[in-house]
Amino acid sequence: MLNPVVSTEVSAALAAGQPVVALESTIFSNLGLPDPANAEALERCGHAIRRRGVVPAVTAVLDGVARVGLEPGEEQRILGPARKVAERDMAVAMAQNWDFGATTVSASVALAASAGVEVFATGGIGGVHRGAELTGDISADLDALAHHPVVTVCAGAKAFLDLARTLEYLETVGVPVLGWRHDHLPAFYTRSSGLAVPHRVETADEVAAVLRGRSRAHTGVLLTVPIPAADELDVAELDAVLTRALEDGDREGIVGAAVTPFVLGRIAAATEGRSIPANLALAEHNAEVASEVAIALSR
Ligand code: PSU
Ligand code: MN
Repeated sequence: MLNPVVSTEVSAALAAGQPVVALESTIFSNLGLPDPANAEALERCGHAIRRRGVVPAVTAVLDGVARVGLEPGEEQRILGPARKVAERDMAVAMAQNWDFGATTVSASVALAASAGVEVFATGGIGGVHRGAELTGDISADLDALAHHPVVTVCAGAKAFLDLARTLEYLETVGVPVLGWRHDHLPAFYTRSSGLAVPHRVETADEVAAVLRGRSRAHTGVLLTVPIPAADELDVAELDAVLTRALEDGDREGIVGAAVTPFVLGRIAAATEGRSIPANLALAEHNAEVASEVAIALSR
């Protein structure tokens, strides 16, 4: 059992039926965004949520304790060096008393669900990797979405994944995939992957109704929100960068959990830091949309 410690503020909000939005900690740690963009991301996401009268709940493992929501003054720890914690690593991080375990999407939805938080905002989810038919690399995020009753709000999956197979996988495991005022699956730094999203929604109330109406009580919902148009990167340039990063990773023998941080680092370097502002903008925007969904669910 995860049995997370829920912060004072988040417990009070949940008890009062007030809206809460969970956030993962990987993107704010050294495994996600570089310093000082990580601090800016945490600040902007938190502010976007609070501005709407919603309470943010950062998930993490701190001193071997699973946490939902931070106490005042603990933000600093989330920005520091971390060990990556997917859902299956949670029990290990607790058993071995890890100092700071940064939660990925899979761990975050598990923690959110166990605390009774129904909405979770992130940047991009993990997915089926290109070449997964050989490597077997399919992010645990996808199964976690199918097993926890949480709406995950994201800008799609990272473009270096196999997005078509990621959609197929989500269909197989029964996760409804919604497009926020958009017909296509977003590709993180760009608004469209060219793949049709199964269902388009226009309002937070529709998203809330989908969560309430699903046939299996444990299943989550994926809400994909395209990056704001003004912050989008150039598709052709990004494609070339991704192809090169994946080839280099292959040659250098980067596998497993190390693949995502490696490729993200290469994208940041090759786009001369333009990917970082884009990442901040989409994370903040997702936090805003997630807040609207949390408000709709609390009505
Ligand atoms: N997208 C980003 N930065 C990240 C991640 C996704 O732009 O740091 C993280 C998320 O925490 C996601 C995880 O859950 O990568 C997926 O890792 P993997 O592919 O090893 O499952
Ligand atoms: Mn993986």
